[in-house]
Amino acid sequence: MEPPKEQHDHGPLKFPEGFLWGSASSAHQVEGGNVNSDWWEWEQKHSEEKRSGDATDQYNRFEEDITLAQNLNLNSQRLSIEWARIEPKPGIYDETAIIHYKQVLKSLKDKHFKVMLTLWHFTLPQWVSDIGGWENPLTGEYFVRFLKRVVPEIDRFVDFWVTLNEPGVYIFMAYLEGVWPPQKKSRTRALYVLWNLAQAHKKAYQYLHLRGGKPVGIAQNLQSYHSSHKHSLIELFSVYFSDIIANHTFYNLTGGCHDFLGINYYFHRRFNRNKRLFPTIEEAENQHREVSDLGWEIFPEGIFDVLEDISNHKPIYITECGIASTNDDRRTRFLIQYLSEVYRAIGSGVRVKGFFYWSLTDNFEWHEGFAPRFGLVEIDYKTLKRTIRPSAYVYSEIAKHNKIPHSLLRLLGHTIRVEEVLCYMHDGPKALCEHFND
Ligand code: GCO
Repeated sequence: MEPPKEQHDHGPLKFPEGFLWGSASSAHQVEGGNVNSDWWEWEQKHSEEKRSGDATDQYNRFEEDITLAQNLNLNSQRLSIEWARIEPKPGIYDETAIIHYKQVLKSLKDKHFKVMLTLWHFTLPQWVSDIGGWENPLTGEYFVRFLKRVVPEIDRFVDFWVTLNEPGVYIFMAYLEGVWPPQKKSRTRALYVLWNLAQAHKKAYQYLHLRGGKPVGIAQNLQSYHSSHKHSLIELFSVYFSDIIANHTFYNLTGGCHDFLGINYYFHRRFNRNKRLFPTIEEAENQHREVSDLGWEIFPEGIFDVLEDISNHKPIYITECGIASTNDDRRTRFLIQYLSEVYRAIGSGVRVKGFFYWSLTDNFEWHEGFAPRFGLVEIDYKTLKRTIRPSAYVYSEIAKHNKIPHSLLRLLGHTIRVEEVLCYMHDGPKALCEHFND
């Protein structure tokens, strides 16, 4: 007779062979001095602390940051190139900017990173913004013209293309909330922009895909939605419609033009009717749920939900997931909890092939300025000195061994503190490795 199957697995969480362990960033948020972009224009009209300025000066310190990522055992990097630097005026290309990006990408390849390159991450050259930005269908044509100029120069250094970052978040922040440039609050314009971004992605996809070989996708922000415990019908409708609109519309408009799905996961939303006719989204903070420094709910199960929901047998990369926190213990817990959920999704058949933590270093968080601290590495903005946070060592060991040891999961039962983790692993990051042999 077969012995009964073990009910509880106490082994380590082993990730599939070849899993990509990386971090993600975008040019404007780290490089500094992106003076020909619409964001730069926007920033000059806002207070000092909302200006990107030198950011983390990665434009000049890229070697240092790439070495940091390498020393942290990461095997992949997601980054973006800046259209406004490369084409500061219509049809005029800045050769020094192209040479710069070639150096950055070559340095990554020399260190054996898999490179995922984003081609548009929220910023536009000011001249594109002047002709109406993504409201103007010509912008898509100019975008592809820009790609045709730059891609042949760099494609030997790139393994994955991300055409667009989070079209939905962009439309929401720039055209519905009216916070980000061009700060236009208009549903009609929002629809034009949605349509034009979808067309731009399709054209870029065709161009890149036909060049051969390298998978092409987008980075899509997926949100996990629930109703309140009352499960009223109208709450359930809100969950359904929000999921369709926020998570699926862009894919529906661009079907067939994705070689992989890039997923950015940050948000869990709970609809509550609360005696009103229409439900609203509960503030997680008011519900005494754990939140990040930006007030975003910490809800690890949500990443499992969205992965299950989107899974369509295409390879999936978590192109962003991270936490803004000055409390590094919280970041450690976050990493272990969220990665355990990713593991659970893989176990249930979702083809997740990689995870890119947002972000390697602290950086410029758009209209929130520099206050939110997303980095595995801390930036001292006075000196621009980089200091590795303890949570980075935990992520680094997970990456190196391609697994989460069971002892780390056991610690989750307590309120994990980084020192405890490191100490539990016999005093410091060096001995941490030993623990990964369980
Ligand atoms: C976004 C972007 C990033 C953010 C990150 C943290 O989601 O808005 O892709 O640029 O900085 O997600 O908010």
